[in-house]
Amino acid sequence: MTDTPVQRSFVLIKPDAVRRGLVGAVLGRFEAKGLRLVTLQLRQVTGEESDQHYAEHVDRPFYPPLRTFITSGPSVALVVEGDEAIEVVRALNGATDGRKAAPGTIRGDYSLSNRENLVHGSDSPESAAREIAFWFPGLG
Ligand code: FUP
Repeated sequence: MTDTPVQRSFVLIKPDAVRRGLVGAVLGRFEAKGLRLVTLQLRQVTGEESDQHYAEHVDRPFYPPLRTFITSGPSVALVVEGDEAIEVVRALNGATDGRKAAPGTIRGDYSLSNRENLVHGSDSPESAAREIAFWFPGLG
């Protein structure tokens, strides 16, 4: 039997969660699930960082207010690791729109918005590699 290689995901706990004092609650979900923290940093996201991070969305109509929101205060950037970390983080986060996210998920329990939805998680191994290299270039 071969072990599944450990997987890493990039997570951004967004300014709404920091403002609302929900960083501990959000981090607690990941820790309680068994994901391990690899690195963590309080970051004031800049407009340029937002443009890079959300490169696939920059031309969408919802992007300008999303950029304003994501740069509106400090966020917490982190990398977690564990078995199937990417899928596990997205399951814990819940659907993008907090109004539709299932109760029991982070967004389902704490967000009533399609924009201010508390947390980002990488959506694929390719995105995770790109986002980790972008946000934490020193990470091996
Ligand atoms: P997710 O992968 O769940 O974070 O969602 P997406 O990559 O589809 O969207 C990225 C971010 O864009 C969301 F977290 C919130 C924002 N967004 C909007 O503001 N309006 C929309 O209609 C869709 C997404």
